[in-house]
Amino acid sequence: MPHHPASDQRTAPWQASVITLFPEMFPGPLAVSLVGQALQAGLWSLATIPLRDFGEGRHRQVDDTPAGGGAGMVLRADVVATAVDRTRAASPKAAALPAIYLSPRGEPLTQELVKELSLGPGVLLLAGRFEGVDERVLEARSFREVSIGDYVLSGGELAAMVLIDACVRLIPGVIGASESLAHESFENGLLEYPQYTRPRDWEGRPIPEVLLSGDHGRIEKWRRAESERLTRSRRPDLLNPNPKD
Ligand code: 6GU
Repeated sequence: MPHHPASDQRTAPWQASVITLFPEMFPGPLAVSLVGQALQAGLWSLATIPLRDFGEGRHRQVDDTPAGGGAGMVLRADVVATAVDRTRAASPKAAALPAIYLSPRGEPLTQELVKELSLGPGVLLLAGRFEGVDERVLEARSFREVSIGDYVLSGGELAAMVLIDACVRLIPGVIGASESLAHESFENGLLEYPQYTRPRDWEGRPIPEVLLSGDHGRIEKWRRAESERLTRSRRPDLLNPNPKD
């Protein structure tokens, strides 16, 4: 797995461009804390592309009824294509970004995919609403379809923010040395072990004795065992990722 070099001299900040009917939702939570400070510092940049601007006719219509019938509305291929093409034509940077459509039907967003995307120039995200997007534009503009989990959101905007947050925190300089990435969940394929801090005794619950022993070998073994115990109980799928193999 490739990784960000220790002295990563980026020519340009990581770029997130989001095509959306609700640009007012951004930056939202991406303006605060670690990721917001990194935005201020120019370590990454955010652009929203209002899909409505590319709508058809006096009403700037972006959607229509599904071919074959059925409930809801579908985003038009021509409208989405114009938004993508004009965004790419306006900046050579945007032209190089992989296009991703956020949808519950997509491939799962994993830490592995997050790492891959964070290593590239950024992402051009399409946040859907309604019943979906005309399949032809997904094919014709080579959209990768990505889901953030097995539940349905009312639109792709929150999913886009989740993807952006997960990528940005891996950009060198966003997380300080004190908040090391080395020991977090999924780095070793296991869930993270339990953490404790003062007070030593709280509501009759002591900190596990081993953690106060100063014996780093024992502590390491205990943490590994706790990680395995939690993974077995909560996420057995992580221990057997290819059940059909
Ligand atoms: Cl990426 N989009 C929407 N609309 N719902 C979702 C999702 C994405 N991932 C899980 N549910």
